[in-house]
Amino acid sequence: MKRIKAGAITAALLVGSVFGVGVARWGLGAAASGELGKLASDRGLSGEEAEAALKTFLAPGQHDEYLMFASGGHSGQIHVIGVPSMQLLKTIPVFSTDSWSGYGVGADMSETIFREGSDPEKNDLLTWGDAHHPALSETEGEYDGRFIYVNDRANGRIGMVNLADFKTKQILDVPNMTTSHGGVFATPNTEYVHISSMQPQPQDGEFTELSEYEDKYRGVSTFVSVDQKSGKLDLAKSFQIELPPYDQDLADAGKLGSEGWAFINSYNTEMATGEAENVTLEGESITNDFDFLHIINWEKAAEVVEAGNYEMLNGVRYIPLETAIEEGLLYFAPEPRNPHGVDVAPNGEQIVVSGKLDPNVTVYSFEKIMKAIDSEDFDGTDPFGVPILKFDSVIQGQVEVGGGPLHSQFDDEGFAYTSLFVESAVAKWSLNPLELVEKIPIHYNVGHLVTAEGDTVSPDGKYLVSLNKWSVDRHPVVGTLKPQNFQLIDLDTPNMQLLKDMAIGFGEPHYTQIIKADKLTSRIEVYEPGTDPLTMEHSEWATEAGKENIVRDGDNLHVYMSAMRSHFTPDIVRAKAGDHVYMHVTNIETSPDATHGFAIPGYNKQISLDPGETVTVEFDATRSGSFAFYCTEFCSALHLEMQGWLLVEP
Ligand code: K7E
Ligand code: CUA
Repeated sequence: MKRIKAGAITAALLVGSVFGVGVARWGLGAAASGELGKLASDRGLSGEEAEAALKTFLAPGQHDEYLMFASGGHSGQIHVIGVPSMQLLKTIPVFSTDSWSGYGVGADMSETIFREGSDPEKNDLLTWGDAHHPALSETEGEYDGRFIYVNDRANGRIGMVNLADFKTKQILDVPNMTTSHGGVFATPNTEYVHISSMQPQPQDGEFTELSEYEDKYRGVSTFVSVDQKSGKLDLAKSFQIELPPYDQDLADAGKLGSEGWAFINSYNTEMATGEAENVTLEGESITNDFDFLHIINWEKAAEVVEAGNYEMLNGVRYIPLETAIEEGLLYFAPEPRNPHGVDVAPNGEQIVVSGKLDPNVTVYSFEKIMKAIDSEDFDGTDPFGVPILKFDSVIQGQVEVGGGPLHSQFDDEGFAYTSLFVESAVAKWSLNPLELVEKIPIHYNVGHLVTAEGDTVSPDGKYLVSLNKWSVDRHPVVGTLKPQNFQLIDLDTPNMQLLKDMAIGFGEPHYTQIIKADKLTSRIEVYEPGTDPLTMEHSEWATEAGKENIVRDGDNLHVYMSAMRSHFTPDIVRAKAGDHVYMHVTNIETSPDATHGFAIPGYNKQISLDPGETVTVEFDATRSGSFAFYCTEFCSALHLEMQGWLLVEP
């Protein structure tokens, strides 16, 4: 898609002004007029605002240049949003149920994902999660459009979505951790996705008094192996590194020169538990001037586990802290107190840490870190024996960006953009020299921000989206729980220009990534006939037209059903109360968009059957009666006729 140049329209309007009427409030010194100018004037738009409208408007049928994948926060999904139009295109349920797609409320596929994603020893069946950080798969540090992963902040899990069909295929409950925040990020060739714990946990999983916090509680950094074909996570090939009981926060992967290394922020190196008298947990956890940037050599860690130097702990290869120190897998560098974001610059050399309680961003030099490690230029160790590098030996410098810096992203011209939570602004600064360039106010409290492909080795710049937590007065009052606000900012203008507000009526996005839409080359619109989306392979339960059947095997009733505009075959299913019923439904359509639904009233079952898809609905026919199943998707003129009977005899 070709972007409309702002200058062109201004020029067109200028030409128009020769013939037209003068217009009040026309900005940029250009006198606008003619029909467009009048329209802008009637709507009370400045020239800049009218330009912004043209830059983000999609003519009917046009598509966006970029797709943004936003985490849904504690609503548990991933949302797909077009950029620059800022239209919500799709919601992909990951950790939470969704009745449109039948995810978790009917399809055996999604119920399997939910079951397998809830360790019964550790959890109840989990039907929600707190999706924080999506990570697109990468090849050589570039998004490759194959898969996307996201962490569950609440339960220490990772959800995996295949970008062929935009469906969740797996939830992995990562052992030895509950809450998570460091990740997920993908290593530059998606060998691993990384997730680290947030609050430390007793590693035996048992009740442990907080007085034993230092002895028994531990954090972990987990490198979860990715199967390159399916994108699925393979715990058996993964490994975990034990960390001291600090709160490990955000994390990022090294790239280019720093490939093979990973970086995790921490806070509460005070190890406050809230048990101390006269001081709150929060108060005690901000007393140290410095916390520790964790510097992890994951490539070497992978070699250490390959050599057999690990323990097994709850199904994962576990490198004890002592081993990690001995093998040189873990180092600390001081970082100004209670930092939040750590982001590796596109060059792989600069590592940007933002401390929410410090107005500076601190830029570490990977080269200096390597020199300090090689020359063992340490400033002692932490209480657990981890070597601490000297702050002054490993930093390139600091930039004072403003109040409450959190997260940073990058463009293609050597600039970084940092969100300022306290100041409600975005700061633009240059990586070389380290200098503040410009700030733009945003509305209102910015958490993460994102630029186009802004955490890859070759960002596009172009657009920045500021993910604002409070919208305050930017949108109509729609009750007490308000939408948040995404703000699209143009990076191609001489100064950063605000283009658009997008109300976010779901809670609550944290991080997003923006990928060029044409990189999503694996997208499909129709499945091969009889595909089980869980495996992406032909289902053993698939039915072809003319081969529909009902097979009884004791109390098990297998129904091989097809769906096609506008009927289910068979459309009468007779069961006996107490039967275990399997409805194997195949949508035998081959046209894009020819989706059917299949809902059974009273049994809490609803599935979506996209063209070519086979889904099994499994349930115990516990109640007798006449149940009118029907197609839930308005698929054709005779959609209402697309119905049938499940007759359960007493
Ligand atoms: Cu800053 Cu979970 Cu990345 Cu929210 S986190 S903002
Ligand atoms: Cu099929 Cu409506």
